Amino acid sequence: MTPETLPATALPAVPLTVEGASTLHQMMRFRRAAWRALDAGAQARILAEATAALGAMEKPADGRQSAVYSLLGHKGDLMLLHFRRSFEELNQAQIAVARLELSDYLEPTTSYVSMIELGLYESTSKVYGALFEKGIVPHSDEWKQEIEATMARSRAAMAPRLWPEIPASKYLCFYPMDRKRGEVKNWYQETMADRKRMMEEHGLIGRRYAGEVRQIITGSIGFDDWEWGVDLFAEDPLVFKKLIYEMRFDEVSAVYALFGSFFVGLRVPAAGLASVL
Ligand code: 76R
Repeated sequence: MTPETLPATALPAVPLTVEGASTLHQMMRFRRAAWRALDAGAQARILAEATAALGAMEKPADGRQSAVYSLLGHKGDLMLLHFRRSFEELNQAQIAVARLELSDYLEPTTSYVSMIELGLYESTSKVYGALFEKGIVPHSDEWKQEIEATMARSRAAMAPRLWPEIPASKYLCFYPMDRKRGEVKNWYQETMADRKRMMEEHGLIGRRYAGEVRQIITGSIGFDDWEWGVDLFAEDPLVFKKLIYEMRFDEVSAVYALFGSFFVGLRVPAAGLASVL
């Protein structure tokens, strides 16, 4: 007998995942008319406070960092991206921004709450297979301990990808997405083996863009309106179009992907905030 011959319900259908930084994307509209009505002294005071606060937050500190982007289009003027060690710290970051006087001139247009997630389709089947070989009963205490031990090793090995600095790239492209749960095509009813194969193919396409683009996948099932957030970082925005277009033909996107709104912005160092307000 192999794990595949076990009853479908014997093993979890969900792939093992490891999680890292808690992340918040905040899209904001700048109230330009109200800002313009301020005298130069008030503008300077507000800018000085925001520059100092955001300047401190943009320094990477052990999995904690924030960054400001100037957005293109009508979906917002600024996007703040926060990576933190926990939701509690994320909450503090949101409150710290809200307390800035500059926030009186910023109106949230939308936001996104998620956690950096690495989906481990490859190791899931290996771990389940190895535990099966050892005769360890799925969902038993021993089985859970073995899996947790493996995940702890994965979290340690993958720490740089789970707690990354925000890539310094000039451009960011962010969008949320789902895997389809339609009547005919439903990702969540595909077998583990099929999903693993499709994710492998996805990864192969993605790796062809290594060096040109950095991708950070955040999981948001249970946290926000979509299932994943995709952050792509590059020096050349055209790479976003090329990569995403190519992936549209990949099975996992062509058949199973649903997309939310796309946000594209340019990184603004806190010291340069005045130049975009
Ligand atoms: O192989 C690996 O080491 C990592 C494999 C990998 C996973 C698990 C990977 C690689 N991704 C994974 C998960 Mn991805 N990714 C997207 C999009 O626009 C579209 O059509 C899709 C949006 C892009 C552009 C992209 C890029 N990826 C995911 C998930 C979670 C799904 C799940 O777990 O079921 C989603 C929603 C998703 C979507 N992906 C890569 C890339 C790139 C560039 C890579 C290679 C990066 C690298 O290896 O460094």
